[in-house]
Amino acid sequence: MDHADILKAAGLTAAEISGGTLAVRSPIDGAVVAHLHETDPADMPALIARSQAAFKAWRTVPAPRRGELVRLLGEELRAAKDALGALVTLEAGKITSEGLGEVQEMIDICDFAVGLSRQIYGLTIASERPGHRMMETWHPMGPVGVISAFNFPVAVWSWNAALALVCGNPVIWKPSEKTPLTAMASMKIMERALKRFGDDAPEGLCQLVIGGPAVGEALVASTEVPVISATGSTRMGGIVGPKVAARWGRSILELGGNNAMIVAPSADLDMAVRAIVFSAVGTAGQRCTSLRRLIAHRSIHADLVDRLTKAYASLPIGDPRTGSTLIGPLVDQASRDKMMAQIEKARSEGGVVHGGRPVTEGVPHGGVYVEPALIEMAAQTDTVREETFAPILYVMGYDTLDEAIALQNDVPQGLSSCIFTLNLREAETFLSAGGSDCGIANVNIGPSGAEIGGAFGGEKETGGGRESGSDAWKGYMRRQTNTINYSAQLPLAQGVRFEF
Ligand code: UN1
Repeated sequence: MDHADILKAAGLTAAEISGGTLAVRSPIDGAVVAHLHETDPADMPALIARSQAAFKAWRTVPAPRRGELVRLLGEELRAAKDALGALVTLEAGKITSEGLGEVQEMIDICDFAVGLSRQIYGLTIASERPGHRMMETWHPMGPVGVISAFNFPVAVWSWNAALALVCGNPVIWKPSEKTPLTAMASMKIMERALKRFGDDAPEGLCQLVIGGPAVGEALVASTEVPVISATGSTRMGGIVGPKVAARWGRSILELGGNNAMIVAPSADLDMAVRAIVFSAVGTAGQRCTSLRRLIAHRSIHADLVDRLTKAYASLPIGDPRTGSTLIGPLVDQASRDKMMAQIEKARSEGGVVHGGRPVTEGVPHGGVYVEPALIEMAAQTDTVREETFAPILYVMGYDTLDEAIALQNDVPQGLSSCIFTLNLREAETFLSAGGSDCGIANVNIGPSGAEIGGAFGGEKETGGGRESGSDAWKGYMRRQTNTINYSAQLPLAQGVRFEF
């Protein structure tokens, strides 16, 4: 299919994707595939007011009924999986299987949220006073602003939207300027679900805003948007987080990662190599969970590097629509410039570089393609401690597990981590309080490709937010503690006497 067919199959009409000021390019070949109309920042107050009005109605709809809307969204996503997956490939450059996988992640979170819609419960707590009962109730918060990044252009919205909706909140979504088309197509899918759902869903429940920082800033600044969920760079989160906090809003931040794998002497190296290659070069190294640092025991270090350089040399790089391709394009030229600059910095710090060259032969003209880079480092330098959103894997050696864990933790980010070992003591030490300091810590599996069900997010500069699984729903609700007195007395807690 050519670009126009993919856009059409995803339900985008010529009128919707032309005549505007925002040019959207496909990373596959750099072609401009749309000119979109941007949201006028001056319209943001009205848009937010619509969301507030929707909230007043939606919060009174019973949660299991709200779950029905998300169930329908899941059904519509199943029907649209191929078309939306192909559009993710076109707009974000992901290989076909990963484009489809992203839509599957949307379906999975819908299923999760439907179940959750019947499980929004709080505790009952024993009261110290006779004839009293204590409990906690979870209530909706209000409009949730979702700011998402190019690399998971639709799944991250769905993580937030599926939970926010069952929790009783409207959603306003600001996608990356690089990937607004997949957002528009997702909204069309949502609209089909809303239509089937019927009148219980108020107008303005799910809104989309297209444009640059000004529209995002309007969401971040508004006290009428009590929750901001922002995914992207640590730099972006460092601006958004304090602004939301200054107006007493709540933010859910999912920012940079600098994810490591420790490979111990007992590791199954065949499995480790497969995990390393997928997590380091999958999505062309553009996942926040991508493997960026390999900490290998010195006894297996040389063997591992040898196996990896061989595996890297065999990886098909090119058009992500071709079934055999494993490494698609980087999102844009700026991304390759940054990758090349970081490789040079690592080299100047003593790094031994394998691969990492631009690829221009056998790839679509106009796209930005690279060989993944493997860089042997004698130490964890400043360059290694920085997140570069590209397929660079730094390899370091270690002698003791303590040293490996210290290296793993000695970066500003704290998203994902893992260890390959068949030694129970090592595995459990890695997962213990003195082990990995990340939000995600795995054993014998890579750091990327987390499934729906577990809470997703991390510590330190990763921002501390948790999304999608476990009790992440609590981030979209306010907790109310209730004490009910069914006695005819009015005893005070802590035995305080106040007689008059
Ligand atoms: C991201 O890169 O922003 O665990 C999210 C993973 C995916 C999500 C990544 N399920 O790699």
